[in-house]
Amino acid sequence: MDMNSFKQEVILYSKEIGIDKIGFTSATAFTELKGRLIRQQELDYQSGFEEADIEKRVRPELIFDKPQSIISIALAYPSKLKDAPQSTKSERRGIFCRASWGTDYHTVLRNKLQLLENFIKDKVPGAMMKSMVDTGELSDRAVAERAGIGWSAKNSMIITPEFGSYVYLGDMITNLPFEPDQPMEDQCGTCNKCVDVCPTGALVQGGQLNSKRCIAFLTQTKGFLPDEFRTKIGNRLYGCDTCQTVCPKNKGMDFHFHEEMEPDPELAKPLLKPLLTISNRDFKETYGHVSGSWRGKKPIQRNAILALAHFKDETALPLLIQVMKNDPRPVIRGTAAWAVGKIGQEQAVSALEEARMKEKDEEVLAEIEKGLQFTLETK
Ligand code: B12
Ligand code: SF4
Ligand code: SF4
Repeated sequence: MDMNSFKQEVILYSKEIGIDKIGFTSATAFTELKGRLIRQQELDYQSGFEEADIEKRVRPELIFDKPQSIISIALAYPSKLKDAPQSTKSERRGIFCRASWGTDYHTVLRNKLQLLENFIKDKVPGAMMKSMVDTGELSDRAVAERAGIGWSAKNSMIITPEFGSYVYLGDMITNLPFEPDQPMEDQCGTCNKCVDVCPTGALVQGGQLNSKRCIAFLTQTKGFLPDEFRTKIGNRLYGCDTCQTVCPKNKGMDFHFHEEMEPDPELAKPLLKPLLTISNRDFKETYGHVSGSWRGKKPIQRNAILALAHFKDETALPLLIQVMKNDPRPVIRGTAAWAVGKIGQEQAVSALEEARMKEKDEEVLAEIEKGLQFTLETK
């Protein structure tokens, strides 16, 4: 089989099915990545969402029988919200990061990879393939970098010259010896904007992220948010785009190639107050199809409470007091107590004192004390 002309056929077909960029690389070990992953683990900089077995992450032969090459795909997603609803003084809104706009990208990319697998299998009956998007063992970025999709940038994203960093990545390991593409030169140059603006200092240096400080990670945790970060997350409900929005390489990058990725503005930038009491059923029905719902409603609700505190939204006080007193989950009651104290006002003091009399949970009681302390400070 002429692998070069078959590679061209695969590239052509990928365009037909809406894959915006495709690259090919060998299936040899990712040795540089291995050193990096070990270092990140030693420093406790990992998020815990990645595959824990480092060997599996860097040696494709451990997860696939006799791999010959890996295909990397990228799909561009929108960065601008059309008809974005406005946040007003009494109707404040939160924000889901761009990677959570539209239908969950895992579904969209997996469908594309499945079509590509079918095409290859049709032409080469003995072909074996294993595809993954985000949740697989491989580092999607390391594959994309080596396959020439983009460069590994200082904000730790893969940036493509055509679409900026607003691309989702997916990979396919194959037993076919496709000719590898060449990696791309780094194009960050002397720029350091992303590192300088990161609100929590999570980018410890260009290309190195301490996930434990990254807001994208913190918005996805389920417990109490450490105090240090509570005023830093702003109105982010899920994820963080700051190190991408400031990037000059993303200037003017806003692609609407995929119908499924079109955001519903009301879901990308929802009203905060209704989120506090949304039922499991309504949450699933409304947000179940977006990637930002994968951790359930609790982290989103906790973040919504912090966002109301960030806005010092006095109109939310009665609702926050109700949540502080009645929600069955300590994280939500405690975070609400903290927010009630931050927003302040007479009714905050009496409500916090009342809650202190009835509350049994030690952690919540500690949050009530913090809340009361804030009310003293602002007097
Ligand atoms: C865990 C994870 C996270 C964690 C940690 C992110 C991180 N930077 O490591 C958290 C929850 C914080 C996160 C956040 C986000 N994520 Co995420 N995440 C992942 C996941 C599952 C694993 C990433 C990983 O292994 N990181 C470990 C680091 C060490 O490796 P890496 O970044 O994969 O690979 C690079 C480095 O190792 C570097 N490197 C290797 N050796 C060396 C040596 C030196 C000296 C240096 C400087 C660098 C270096 O080069 C590699 C290639 O770029 C991947 C999916 C996957 N399976 O790969 C998605 C993925 C990386 N996430 C993605 C996205 C979209 C995001 C967010 C933008 C979402 C958001 N808006 O909130 C943010 C971006 C935050 C940021 N600045 O990185 C996309 C990235 C697409 C792209 N264009 O790069 C991915 C690929 C998912 C996908 N399939 O599309 N994510
Ligand atoms: S996603 Fe936000 S918190 Fe994380 S590195 Fe980028 S700017 Fe910093
Ligand atoms: S902001 Fe500058 S340094 Fe950061 S990723 Fe973009 S070009 Fe690179």
